[in-house]
Amino acid sequence: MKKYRRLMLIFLCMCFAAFCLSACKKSAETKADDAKETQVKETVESETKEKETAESEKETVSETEGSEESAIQSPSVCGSLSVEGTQLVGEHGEAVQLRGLSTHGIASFPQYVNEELFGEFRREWKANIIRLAMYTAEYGGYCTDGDKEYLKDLVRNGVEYATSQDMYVIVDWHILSDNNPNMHKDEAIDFFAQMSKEFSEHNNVIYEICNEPNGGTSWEEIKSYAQEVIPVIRANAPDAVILVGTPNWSQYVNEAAANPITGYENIMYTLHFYAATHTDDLRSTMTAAIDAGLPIFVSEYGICDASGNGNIDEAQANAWVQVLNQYNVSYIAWNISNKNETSAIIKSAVEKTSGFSWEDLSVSGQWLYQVLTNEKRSALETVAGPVQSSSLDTVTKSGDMEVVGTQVKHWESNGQQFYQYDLTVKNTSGQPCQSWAVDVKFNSDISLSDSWNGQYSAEGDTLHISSVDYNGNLSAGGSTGDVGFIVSGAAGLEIQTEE
Ligand code: IDC
Repeated sequence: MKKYRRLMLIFLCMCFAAFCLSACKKSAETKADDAKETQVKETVESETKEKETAESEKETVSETEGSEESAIQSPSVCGSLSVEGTQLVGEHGEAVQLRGLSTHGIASFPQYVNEELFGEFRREWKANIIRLAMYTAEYGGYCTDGDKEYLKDLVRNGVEYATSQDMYVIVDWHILSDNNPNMHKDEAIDFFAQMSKEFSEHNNVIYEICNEPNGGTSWEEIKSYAQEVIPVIRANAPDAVILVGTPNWSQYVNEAAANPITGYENIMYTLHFYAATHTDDLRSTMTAAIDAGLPIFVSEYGICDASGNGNIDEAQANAWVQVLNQYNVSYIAWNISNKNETSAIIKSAVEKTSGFSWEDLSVSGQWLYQVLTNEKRSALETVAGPVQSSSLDTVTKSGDMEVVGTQVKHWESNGQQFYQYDLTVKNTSGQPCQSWAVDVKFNSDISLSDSWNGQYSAEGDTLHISSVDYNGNLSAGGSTGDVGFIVSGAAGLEIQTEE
């Protein structure tokens, strides 16, 4: 990333792993067994640690409730959600506010349904929810020209990634040009029956059964649709929160307030706004509905106009956020994409799908980052250690594996320092290898907090990394990227170079 000072730490790796299949296979197997054992141990340790963290986060919540420092209200902290009066609450009865981001249509922008990105939103943006928007009638819509199995797989992946990243997730049946949800009611019933069955063990999935009824669809029609779809979900997910759209692109919450759905718990009603179009009037409609007892969830909003494009109205956007926070209403921003439109949070020239820097974000994206993190300036502009370019040449000449480690991020959370590294591992042995293992040594002790595309175990100041089945195979001179990890440790933590 442009702003990051690349810390190019090239160091020679101990190559106790097998590069040449025949010669080193045995040792590789032993190593793999060791790695497995260590991994199991690590998993147990990290699960224990997660529990401890969850416990201490719980404490933090009650200690600092209402302050900016409150722990993120994620599934590991708040568990299953329910609705009490107008308020979303967690498993311990605490008021919960979900704030996060919505995908654009998952058929159009499937690349942003990825685990690293969700993790980034959770860790760096402090988002605790992702909404998976699946159009029903546009852009490869589920009920029109879309591939149903492909779309369901994207939803499954999205739910899995949100779950692994400790986030809540909305499965959104994104009606729009098909104005009335009854138009594709049978398909909606089949879809939600299947999805809710598959996710029945999840406590973090929320179902949004009709994004935005419009074109004159009445509340009565929506209500009748809801009364057919809700029981289908309830059969598999008796307690899951279900969001119901309201007339006129999810704005007439007053009509729902006057005649709410009865007979079911944990139902919320959606209100959507675009700040440059919808201002005081819609805010008053919302607060009046809440005051009348209607639980409202803002499952989509933008800070530009209702087309998703046009100018941003920051003053109105901030006025909305203030009222939403005052009422503890949850809110989710449209949209995670680099489409050339104002509401997209990523600049259209930016092609990457995770690891976004401040410069990669559109004005909407930068605004959102600040709102979610409560930070005025971007922690995405991270401080890296000094550039050690002198070590660049030395390494390529000797050793069997060469590792280039780039510190891409550094941040502080709960008084701890976290460092994120990306690695490229190159086979310089002169022969192809089937698996590899390298040691990365730091200048002080580390503990592993996250990792990807490798098997990892931390021991004192050293991180042992070995390949996984899909990236062990390297030709002579070949390399693999997208290997990375996050460790926590002392301030000034750095990788030790061997030479
Ligand atoms: C917009 C997209 C845009 C797309 C359009 C399709 O941002 O790229 O061309 O839909 O009509 C909504 C909808 C949401 C809209 C968004 C902005 O839920 O699908 O996305 N919006 O127009 N309601 C109000 C605004």
